[in-house]
Amino acid sequence: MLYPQNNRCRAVIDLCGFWELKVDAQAIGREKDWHSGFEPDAIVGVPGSWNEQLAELGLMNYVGLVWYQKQFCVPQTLQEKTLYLHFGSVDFHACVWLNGHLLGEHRSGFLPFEFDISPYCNEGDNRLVVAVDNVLSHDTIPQSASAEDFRAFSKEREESFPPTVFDFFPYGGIHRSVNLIALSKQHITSIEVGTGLDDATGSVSVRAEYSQEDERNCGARLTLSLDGETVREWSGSANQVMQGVTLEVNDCRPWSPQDPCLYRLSVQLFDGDLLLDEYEQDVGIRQISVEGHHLLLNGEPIFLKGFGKHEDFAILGKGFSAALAAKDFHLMNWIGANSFRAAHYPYAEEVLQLADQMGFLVIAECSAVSLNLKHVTDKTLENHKQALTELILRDRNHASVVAWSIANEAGIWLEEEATSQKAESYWQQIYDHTKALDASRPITMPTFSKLGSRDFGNKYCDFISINRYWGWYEAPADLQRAAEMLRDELVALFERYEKPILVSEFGADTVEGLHATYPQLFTEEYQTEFLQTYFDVIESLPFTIGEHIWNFADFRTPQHFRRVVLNRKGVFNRQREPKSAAFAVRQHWQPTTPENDK
Ligand code: GCB
Repeated sequence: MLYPQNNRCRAVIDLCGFWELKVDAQAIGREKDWHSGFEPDAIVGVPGSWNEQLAELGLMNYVGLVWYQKQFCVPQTLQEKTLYLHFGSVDFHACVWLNGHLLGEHRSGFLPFEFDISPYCNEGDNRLVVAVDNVLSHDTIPQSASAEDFRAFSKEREESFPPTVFDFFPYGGIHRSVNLIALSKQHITSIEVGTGLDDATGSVSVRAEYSQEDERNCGARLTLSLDGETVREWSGSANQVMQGVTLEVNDCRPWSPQDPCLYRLSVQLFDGDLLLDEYEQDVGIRQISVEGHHLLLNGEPIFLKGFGKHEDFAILGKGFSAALAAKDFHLMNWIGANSFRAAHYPYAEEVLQLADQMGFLVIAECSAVSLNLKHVTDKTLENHKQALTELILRDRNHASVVAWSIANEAGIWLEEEATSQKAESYWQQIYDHTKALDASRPITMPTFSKLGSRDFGNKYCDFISINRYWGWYEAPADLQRAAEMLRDELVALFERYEKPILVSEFGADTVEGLHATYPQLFTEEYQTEFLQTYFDVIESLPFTIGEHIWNFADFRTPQHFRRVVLNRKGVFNRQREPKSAAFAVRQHWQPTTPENDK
């Protein structure tokens, strides 16, 4: 599946804006034929979560089924085209009808899906209906949690509202773009790009797929350009591109955070001289590997400075906003970060496009957050593999994506199964599945402190990632002890596994405006000291490959006495204003920037 692109062969019509919505708490919509149209309860903005938008209608904490509908018209000029309906993401499950015809469903949130709607599209008005539900189960990725689950594990005090296994709000809705794509009957359906570097010579390998077998006999042209100048051209048959074609690039400008140089690859499909389809793809030529105790980018060790992030903002919920994405990247530049983890789910594709352009290194994470191994079934494993497949097929062409995170903190319920043979076999299968899909990027899995070195995340990974809160949840307000615990653990992990280590989370909740002259949780001073303590330990050990602060910005969580509406570990607050720590982190990460001396 290709990201929607407007060009001389492809037309994209944006279906975002105001949609109509109806709540279906009793799940009666199908019986009542709502898929053919319904009397709406309210208007809702797309992209966006329904929760804050419709809080006054009782939807703030709603977990259940909601119906969306929208009328649209297809211009006559597009009637001869193949029409696809493309969704950037619907969380978590979507079932889609056009003019009463079932198009299909998608059961994994945070990822795109599309349908060929040509057979069902009318010349005039069309009615699109989407049934969206944000209900999770033990089989889904991520999994659910219920009041009964919390009781069964004697964790009643950890139950949140709405109940979740994870520490972010379970927003529901159509969260990313909805587009109609019109293209010729013969078209390109997927492009896979791989890159390599051998001294100054780069290579770009291209494989494409087409809508029908016949297209393989068509002509194909590949053009690689830089700043509008053609660097390489190749012509042949579409069949050859299907098998794979490699273009060599002399005097290559490798992609890196310092020089995020993007070549432009154009893939064209011809019938004789007639151009049938074309797709342009940005390509950053770079190599990433793990060697010894280093993470290497283009053969040089790289140290990751950055954050674990979230997609979260007031009113939008998890709805994509280009302005917010741009602001976040400018703030990350300002503070001197070079990387972030897309915790705890795949982010909008536009975010990765920006990361490619602005030179950020991204750890792309699958939404398997806080997996409970006791509850894992064969179906969970299948869904987990499917979520990884969809993530990798979507993001494999982004230079910015330097590692796959296959899960986050499995076993937080301390279930016996988390360290059992069942878990071992589960993680081995997930690791192998990911490697088979993409052997060019390292794999990691951020681990949970209470499982310590027994966590399979340390074994089934190419570099270790640890989320640690010594000085916060454990040894609160005691940063000296926190430093000792962190150092001891890092040293022990490296001795045992001999793999480089990223500290993928560390942070302290901080309420801006709270101050103290002594170590006091929640104050701005404590956050600053806490982060500096971690930097000192991490940077003093030769086998660490990075430090990702938790979190970039404050974000909404389910309701729980531990959280005052938000998780406040952000270095920026939810509106993206800096806390004091932001200035200290900036000073630390960019000590030589003249602006910092002002
Ligand atoms: C973690 C989780 C993250 C939480 C964070 C916290 O280990 O990975 O989702 O938000 O801790 O603040 O407790």
